[in-house]
Amino acid sequence: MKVYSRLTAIVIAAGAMLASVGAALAGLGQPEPWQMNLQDSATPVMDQIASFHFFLLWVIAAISVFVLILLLIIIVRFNARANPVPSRTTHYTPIEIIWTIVPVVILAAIAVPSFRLLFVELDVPKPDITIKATGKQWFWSYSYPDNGNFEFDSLMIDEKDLKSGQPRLLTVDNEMVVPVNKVVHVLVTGADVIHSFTVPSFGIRIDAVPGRINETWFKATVTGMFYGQCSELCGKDHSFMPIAVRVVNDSDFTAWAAQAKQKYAAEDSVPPNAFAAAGTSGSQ
Ligand SMILES: [Cu+2]
Repeated sequence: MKVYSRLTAIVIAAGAMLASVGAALAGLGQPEPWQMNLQDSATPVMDQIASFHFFLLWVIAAISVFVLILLLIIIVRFNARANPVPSRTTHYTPIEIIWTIVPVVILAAIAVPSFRLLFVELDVPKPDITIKATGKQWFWSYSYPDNGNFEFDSLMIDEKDLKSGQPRLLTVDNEMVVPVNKVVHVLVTGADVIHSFTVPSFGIRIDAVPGRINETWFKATVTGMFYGQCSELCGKDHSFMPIAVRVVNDSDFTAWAAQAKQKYAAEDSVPPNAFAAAGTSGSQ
């Protein structure tokens, strides 16, 4: 059986390839080459999103297998050769009741956890810190009203200027810094067109709409770097306005905030976004 040996070879090759990338099946805070899965979770909300995702995957798989089995039965038992004189049955009440009720039960079983998750995502708990993220063509600005009301811009680092270990298209000059295990309330708006503030490992994605404040929240339970990207087509440099969040412990955050307050206050003399305006002159 040449076909079988070829299939086996393909499966072994695929397995070896996946094994060689090992932990790269999913990344924490950033995508990995050959990633097969959602990025690893760093917040309770993302934990719930991931488990809901896998619950749905099982439901979808079970329905697909069930339909496949029915199709095979029909192909084998009810083709013209095996079943030359077809039945003329048209209505059968019990089966009609079953195929109405069972899908309703399946949909209800999906709807309940789905709505529960939506409420968890949209119902912001009492925040420990509030940060405003403003999407601009083509970078993000972050302001910290609770920590001295400073604001700074966060621009992507060009590939040629990356240091080793810094991910391409995701690294920025000034990261958004947040404390670990704290409820971070993010106010999101756009300054020009609609952008979208998204960090996969936190399980957040919300549109940044000009003239409107949207809100989301996350509570990162591990320290480290977490990356996202603008997720609403917003113009020519849409793919070059990453979101980089550094999660640090409390004392590091306090130290950073104190230093950032001075640093960004001192830059008040510079016209806002002068660098960005020079770098991205012209319209979208
Ligand atoms: Cu954008």
